[in-house]
Amino acid sequence: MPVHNSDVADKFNRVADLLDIKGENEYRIRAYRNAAQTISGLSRSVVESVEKGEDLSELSGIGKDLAGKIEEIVKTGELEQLRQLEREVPTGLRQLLSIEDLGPKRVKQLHEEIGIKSIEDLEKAAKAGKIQNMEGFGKKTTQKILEAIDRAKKEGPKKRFRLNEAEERSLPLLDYLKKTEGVKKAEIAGSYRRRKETVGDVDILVTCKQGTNIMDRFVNYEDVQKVISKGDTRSSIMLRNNLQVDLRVVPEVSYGAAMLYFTGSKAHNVALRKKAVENDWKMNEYGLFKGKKRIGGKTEKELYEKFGLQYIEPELRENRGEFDAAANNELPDLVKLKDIRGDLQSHTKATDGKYSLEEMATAAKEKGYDYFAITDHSKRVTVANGMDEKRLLKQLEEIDRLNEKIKGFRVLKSVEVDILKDGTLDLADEVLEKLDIVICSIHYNFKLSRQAQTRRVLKAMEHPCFHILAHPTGRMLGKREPYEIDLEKVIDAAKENRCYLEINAQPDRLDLNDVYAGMAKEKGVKLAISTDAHTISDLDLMRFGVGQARRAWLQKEDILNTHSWEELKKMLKKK
Ligand code: DGT
Ligand code: CA
Ligand code: CA
Ligand code: ZN
Repeated sequence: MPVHNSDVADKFNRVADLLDIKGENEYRIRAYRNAAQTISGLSRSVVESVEKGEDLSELSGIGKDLAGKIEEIVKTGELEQLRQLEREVPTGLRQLLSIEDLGPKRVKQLHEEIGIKSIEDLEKAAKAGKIQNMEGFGKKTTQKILEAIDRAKKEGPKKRFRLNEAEERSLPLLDYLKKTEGVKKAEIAGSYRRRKETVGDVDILVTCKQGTNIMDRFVNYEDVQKVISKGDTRSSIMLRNNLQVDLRVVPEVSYGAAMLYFTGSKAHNVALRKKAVENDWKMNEYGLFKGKKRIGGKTEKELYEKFGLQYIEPELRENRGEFDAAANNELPDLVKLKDIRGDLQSHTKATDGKYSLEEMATAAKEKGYDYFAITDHSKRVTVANGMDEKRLLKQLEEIDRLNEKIKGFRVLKSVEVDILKDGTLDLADEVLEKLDIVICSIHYNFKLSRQAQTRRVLKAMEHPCFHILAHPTGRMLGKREPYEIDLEKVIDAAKENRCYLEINAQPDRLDLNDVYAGMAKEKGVKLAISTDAHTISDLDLMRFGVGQARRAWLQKEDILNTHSWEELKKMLKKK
């Protein structure tokens, strides 16, 4: 079975959780968590490392013992120690871990103090007011837990996958299908192709020569947990991580029509089919027909042309005005990954990043960027070892030295400064004034009223050093709702104060979302697409941010970091 870095990291995190519930040694628990972090931050696959016989114990935080466990997972897909722990800790307790805001420590406490054994127990106890008086809980936490239980119920058993989770599993599968003798084309359609932030399932289309045994090959893929259905032209499988993949084999003459149909969105398809009916045509996944005669279907482009439309990029196919724009030749020329010239949010070891300033900057330069902002956290963020003025000033000197050393590339002096509850910034003005670019964000007091939260950000934006509002809603997909804030007002204030907004490219943030990023553009506010890199491999997340920007109809010029540093510098000047 193909093992991914995230499988190894998952297993280690689960071991840590279960050891924690059992009350084992803190040091040992931390070792598993650190190892999980190291593995998921690696830019190469552990499988390859093991196959090449590399010594994994050379990685930071991985000793001989853990290296052996990684090897065991790579070779067998399992970890005996985890199985053992799963036998020891009851299922109900393990399920409690899936409730947000409940770490292993709290699960242990709930179990030991009031005998909670399951999610049902927890909900009853919370509603009966039994939890809020426990040490470390309180009314607020109890409320949050009840909300999380509600959310878990609403989402039901069928969870949506983040785009990166889907990508990690489907690209190797796509590759495997492409390598099948007789296969001509193989592409992913559906919400994945539209770069939606989460996908329900993955839809793959293939064309192949007569007699290709593609369905057998598909259901025999190593990562398959279960075959849901198998037919001649359509099959569905469930991968080991519970992601469903549908495969359809289509005739070559229908490929464009099938791609169009299965890329969706459904709303886009329905609108297009309506246009067909208006022309007295019929349109389906096999083609476009006038009576019995096929008048199109081989390529998507040809189909759109038949309707007098420009080719519509998948990210725009949501029936949000793309048809009118395409009819008037007014579709945007969407921003592309290769347009990006620098990254405007990154962290180093100085706070919660994993690599040094020089390592991060060198990696950014190797990506072909012209500039790169180092934006470590400010002092309020104690959990990330946030920097005070003194430490930041020292880092600025380090950046000066580095800039003298690295040629043809500029490390920008920056910081991710916290917006405090009252709307002031977490660092002194004299220091902020020395920076090339100032990224501002909220990491605390998420629960303010909509009015107070909006006021807080608006006040901060009046600060003459404020450049970019990072992850403007604080949401984490599947984990944390956005905080209450009036984004329309925030966008207007950004316009007024010459501030900008971020599309954070981390796949669990993708914040701003497509709708509000589009609104920012409408109102004349440019956006930065930033990876918020905490490791070198995070620099590759840029593609997810670009996908979100494309869904928001953004063009190259709408994005701050497609501009040269000289141009960007002018945009950062305040009135
Ligand atoms: P997902 O998987 O929930 O993230 O979203 P999609 O868009 O990938 O939806 P999915 O997998 O159910 O179906 C793939 C595409 O097939 C969808 O985008 C449009 C097309 N499709 C599915 N059902 C219908 C339908 O009832 N009518 C039309 N016109 N198209 C459909
Ligand atoms: Ca789908
Ligand atoms: Ca599907
Ligand atoms: Zn951070």
